Amino acid sequence: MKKDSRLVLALDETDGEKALAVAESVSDIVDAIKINWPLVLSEGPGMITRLSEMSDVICDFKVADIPNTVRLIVENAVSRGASAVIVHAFTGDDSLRAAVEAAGDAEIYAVTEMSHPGGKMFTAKHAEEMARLGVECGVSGFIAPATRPERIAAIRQVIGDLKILSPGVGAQGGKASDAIRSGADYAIVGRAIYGSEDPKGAARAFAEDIRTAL
Ligand code: OMP
Repeated sequence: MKKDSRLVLALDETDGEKALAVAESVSDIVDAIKINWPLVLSEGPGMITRLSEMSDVICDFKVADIPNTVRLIVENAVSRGASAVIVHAFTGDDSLRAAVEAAGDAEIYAVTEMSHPGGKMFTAKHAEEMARLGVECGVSGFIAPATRPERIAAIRQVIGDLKILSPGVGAQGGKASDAIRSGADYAIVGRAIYGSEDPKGAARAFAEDIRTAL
């Protein structure tokens, strides 16, 4: 995954034509496009392959299952063109290792602490522990919340040079430059870009904000 703008588009737009139009308009600005269940369920997994023709694609399936099922999901996503897959870390070491092994040259990102208020109930309490486990299991990086930048800094302390992707910017109230200053490598932005009247202009503005923190 390139590291130019440090901006990742979360493409949760469920109308396939609109999603492709947004992706095309910002593909030269963002470093990757993240696809999640909303778009895959409405338009089919072929969307992973179509998007992979214009950008690196991160499959955000937040996989949380037994090792064999994790393996099947990760292999399928990678064979369709995914450069990375997001999995939950709370499933434990065997499931995380299965994800890393199944990914081959693709990357696995593990969720530590979720960005929404409910993320404080369970995930936050175990975030550092899950980050340590992810390091041991060979993941490429972690998802940590832009809504609580101090928590990005805490995760950074545990994981050394591994990557942090940070969602929660814009619609959830976080600021991209704060996330980067706190130790994130990339900011993930969804609604504030694809829901904007001018997605390209919005993406440029986020990229500009991120540049102030580099
Ligand atoms: P917006 O809130 O519209 O910017 O979208 C955020 C994107 O990041 C969505 O696709 C979420 O599913 C995803 N996300 C979070 O918002 N919080 C998390 O803790 C983890 C993720 C994620 O794994 O990407």
